[in-house]
Amino acid sequence: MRGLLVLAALLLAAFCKERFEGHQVLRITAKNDAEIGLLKELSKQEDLGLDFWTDPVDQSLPVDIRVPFHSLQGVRAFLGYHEIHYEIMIQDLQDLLDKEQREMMRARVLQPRSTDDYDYENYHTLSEINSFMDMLVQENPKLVSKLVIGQSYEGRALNVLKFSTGGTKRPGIWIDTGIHAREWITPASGTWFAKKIVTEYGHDPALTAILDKFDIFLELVTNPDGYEYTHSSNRMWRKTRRINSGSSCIGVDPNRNWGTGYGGAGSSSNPCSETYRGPGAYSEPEVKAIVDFTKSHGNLKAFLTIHSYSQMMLYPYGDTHKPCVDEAELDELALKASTALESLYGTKYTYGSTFNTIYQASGVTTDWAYDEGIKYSYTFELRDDGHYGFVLPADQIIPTAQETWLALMVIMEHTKNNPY
Ligand code: BPX
Ligand code: ZN
Repeated sequence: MRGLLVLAALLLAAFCKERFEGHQVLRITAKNDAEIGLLKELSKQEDLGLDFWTDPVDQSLPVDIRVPFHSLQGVRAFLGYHEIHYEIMIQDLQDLLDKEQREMMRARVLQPRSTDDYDYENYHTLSEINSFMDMLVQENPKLVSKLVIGQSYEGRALNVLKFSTGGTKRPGIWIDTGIHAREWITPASGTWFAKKIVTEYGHDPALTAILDKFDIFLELVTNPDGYEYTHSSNRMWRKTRRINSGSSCIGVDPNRNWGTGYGGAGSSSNPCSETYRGPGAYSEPEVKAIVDFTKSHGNLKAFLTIHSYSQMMLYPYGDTHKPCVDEAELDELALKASTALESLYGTKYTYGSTFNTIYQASGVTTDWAYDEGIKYSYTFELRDDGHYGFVLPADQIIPTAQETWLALMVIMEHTKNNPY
C-alpha cells in the first residue's frame, strides 16, 4: 500500500510540475543607466515570460534573469545588439532541479524518528518540517513549544516555535524564514537553528545567557501555501497563493504587504507582478498573523527576517533614502555580525539600508517592525552570490546555517547587552 502511494505521489509530481528545460539564468552587468533602462524595458515585455531574480537598479548590482527556452534567442540577440555584457549563470535550470529532486528522494526513504535522525543536509517538504517541529517539541518539552499564530490563505497552520526557559513576559526575539516560497535555503537553515538552540542551551554560555533573558520565536515556514506549491507545482514560486479578483494571476508578495510605506514606489499594483503588494495593507493572513502576534506580545526587541539570495544584511528603511534614527548603531552591528559570519568560511556580506543597498522597496517587513519600535530589525539575504541563486545545492545548507548562526548570535547578544 505504501509503495502504491509513493508511486502515485511520484507520478503526480512528475506530470503536474512546471518544467524548466532549457531555461537559462543570465547574469547581466550593466555598464550605465542606459543599459539599466533597456533591461527595464525588457522586463515589461510580458510575452517573453522573463523572471527577474534580481531587479535592474544601477551598475553596482548584477541583474539575474531566468529566461525561458522560447525567449532565449530573442533575449540574447537583444543583449548582443545593445552590447550589454552577460554571463550564463545557470546553463539549464531543469538539470539543477532534477539533481535537487534526486537528492530529496534518496533521503526520504528513511523517515526520521527523532530530530537527531533528521537530514539537515537536505531540503524538506512542509509536512517533513511540520513533523520535525513536533518531534523537537516532544523531545524538549521544557524548552520548546509550538504556537499557532493563524492560518494561511489556504487554511494551513502558521506554526511558530517558542524557545523559552521560563519567566513571565520576557522580552522576545523574532526570527522568520521561508516568507518567500522559493528561497528554500532559509527554512532549511531555520531548521538547523532550531536544533542548534536545543543542543547548545545549557552548554554554550552565550546562548544560555540570551535564553535566560529572552524568549526566541522562530517561524520556519512563514508562507506555507507558497512553500507547498514550490514542491508540488512550481519550484520558482515566490508569492502567497491568494486568488486575485479580476486577474488570472495568483499571489501577493508578502514582503510588500506591510503597512509602513504600503503602496509606494518599489512595489507593484499589478497582480501578475512578483512584487504585487496585494489589495490592501496586511491583506495576507500570513502577514496579518505576525502583526497580531507582535502587537499582542508587545515586547519584541529584535526582528530578523531571512531571505535569499545575495549575501546581505539590510536595515531600515526600504521606502526612503532617509536614514533611520538608529542607523549608526545598526550599521556598526551589521559590520560586527557580517565579520563573525565571514570568519567561518570566508563568505562575504554587504550591508546597509535596504534603500541604499538593494533598491527602493515599500511595504516591507523590516520597515514595519522598526516603526513598531523594534530597533534591531534586519533582513538577511543568505547565500549565494549568484552561482545557483534560489537553487542552492543541498550540500551548502549546513555551512550556510552555521555561518548565519554566528551573525544571529552577534545580534542577539547585542540586543541582550543593550536594553531599551
Ligand atoms: C529585502 C528587504 C526589504 C526589501 C526588499 C528586499 C529584497 C528581497 C525582496 O525583494 O523582497 C529580495 C528577495 O529576498 O526576495 C530575493 N530576490 O527576489 O532576489
Ligand atoms: Zn525574499
